[in-house]
Amino acid sequence: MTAQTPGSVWVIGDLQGCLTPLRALLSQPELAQPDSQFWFAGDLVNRGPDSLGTLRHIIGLGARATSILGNHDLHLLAIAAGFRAPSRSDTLQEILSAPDAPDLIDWLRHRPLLHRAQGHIMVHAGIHPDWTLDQAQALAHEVETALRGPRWREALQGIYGNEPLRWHDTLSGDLRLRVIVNVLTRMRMCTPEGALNFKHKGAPDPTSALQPWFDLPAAAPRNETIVFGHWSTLGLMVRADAICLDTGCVWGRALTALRLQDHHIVRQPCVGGAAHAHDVGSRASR
Ligand SMILES: [Mn+2]
Repeated sequence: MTAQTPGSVWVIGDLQGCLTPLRALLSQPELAQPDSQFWFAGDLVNRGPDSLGTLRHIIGLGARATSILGNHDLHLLAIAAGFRAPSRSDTLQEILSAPDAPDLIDWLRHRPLLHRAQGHIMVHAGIHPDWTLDQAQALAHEVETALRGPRWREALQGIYGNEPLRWHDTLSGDLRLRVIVNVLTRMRMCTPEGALNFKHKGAPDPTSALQPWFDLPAAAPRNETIVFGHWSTLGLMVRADAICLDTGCVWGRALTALRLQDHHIVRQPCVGGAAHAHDVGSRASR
């Protein structure tokens, strides 16, 4: 592609507080167009050097930015809600101590879990193979409604937990929302029957009985491309049906943007996150 498409939409992978690489990426000539739009695949904050600045920067993009919730963003909400304690590797205190913390938390809990436009569906982790895309959108909305309501703290508390590992249409209450959130924000590998597995966090292992969620046969045909992050050990993957954009910026690798219109890729090396490079290959939160 030689010419910049007017009104390009750029989907950007997990930031995790990497503000310096984000600024550098947005300054690259292809992205720095006045009519560019930006989609962020969740995990805006945590583990990186400047979660507060990253959050404020994205809020400052106003209507040009669309962000969805990732597991680290929900973790921040859970700490702000008072029922989870920060872990040693968290870098969220600067947000919680900020004078505008209530506004930042309110902004965050009003973000969607799924964004669908122009033949693409963006989620942080994935969409369960048993779900149609319409169903995924409706299920995400159930959680969004709970998080936006006055009892959002209680709703979020009920969402925390690994069980049940299997989705059933008949699930209700906390357990229903929990599986929806776990699929949309934490899923990587599944059993062939579609049960979630939270232990395998590395790259897909062809010798394992577990399979990446996007390789399980979908119950209904899908004509849209699912764009996701969350899986830095998978890294950049661009297929017609599924695109992963988590290229491990916080682990000292790179930030990746993909232009929705033609799947053109722009990379920004991430040096700012190298302070946390000792965590390379270690567990992601939750
Ligand atoms: Mn994540």
